Amino acid sequence: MKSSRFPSLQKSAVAAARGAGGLMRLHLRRTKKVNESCHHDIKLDLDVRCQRAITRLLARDFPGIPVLGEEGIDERVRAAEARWVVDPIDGTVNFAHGIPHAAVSIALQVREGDAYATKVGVVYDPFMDELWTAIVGRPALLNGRRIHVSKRRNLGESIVSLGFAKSTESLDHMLPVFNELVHRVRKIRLMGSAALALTYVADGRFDGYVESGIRLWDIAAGGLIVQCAGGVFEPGDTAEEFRHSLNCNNRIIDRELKAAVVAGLARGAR
Ligand code: LIP
Repeated sequence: MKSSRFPSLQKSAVAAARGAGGLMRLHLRRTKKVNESCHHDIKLDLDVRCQRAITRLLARDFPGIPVLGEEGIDERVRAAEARWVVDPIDGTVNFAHGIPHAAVSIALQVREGDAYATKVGVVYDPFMDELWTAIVGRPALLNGRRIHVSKRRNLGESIVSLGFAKSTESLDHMLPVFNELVHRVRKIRLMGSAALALTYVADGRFDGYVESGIRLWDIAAGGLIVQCAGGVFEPGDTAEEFRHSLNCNNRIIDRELKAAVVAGLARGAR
């Protein structure tokens, strides 16, 4: 796919994100229809409606590009030249409880050999009206203005965000990491949206973000935004398709943060 197409692809993704974001704003304080509910997760009918609206708009502009989404995966996504990666509401449990910290995440990935590389990323927070965008090789932007990761130099002056995903296993895996980090950083923050945790690292609000068991659609767009803002974003693969472990940061604290996570995991393994 020619890189000259990326700006028009991003324009459609922004329009789709703003459309879904408008639905989120409209419904934040309304009763929401729950499709599924389990111990650490909720699936809303609005998740499905937002993904349908996003898919319709993207297909109108780019009919040949399939969608890999949290609410449904087009089987063509495993072999297509390009694919959209969509989380229609990232932070669904926050949103279900009326907490205005959730976002629409849309990425465009292009096949490179056996893998896919993210070339366009859009994350829209409809409650703060913050639109985060990136095209590979160009600066990351917040509402059109260039952003950059923080310059904080050590964990002691850092805010690190953690995510506990949705399973008991990921909780058990991450709690020792929490116990290690909480004594070494300025503050830990658990906010409930991976996409926004990544954009906050890109904008220098957070200095790092760590989560295990996170899904590709939660992090694809935000990860490119972090990279284009000068940060480190290196998702680790797991045995499960589209599920990753993640340690992202401002690049300066990378070594110290990774060492602390390893120490926490070792503590948990005892
Ligand atoms: C959420 C992630 C969050 C994670 C949650 C959930 P969703 O995505 O953004 O980081 O901790 O378990 O996966 O399900 O709200 O789109």
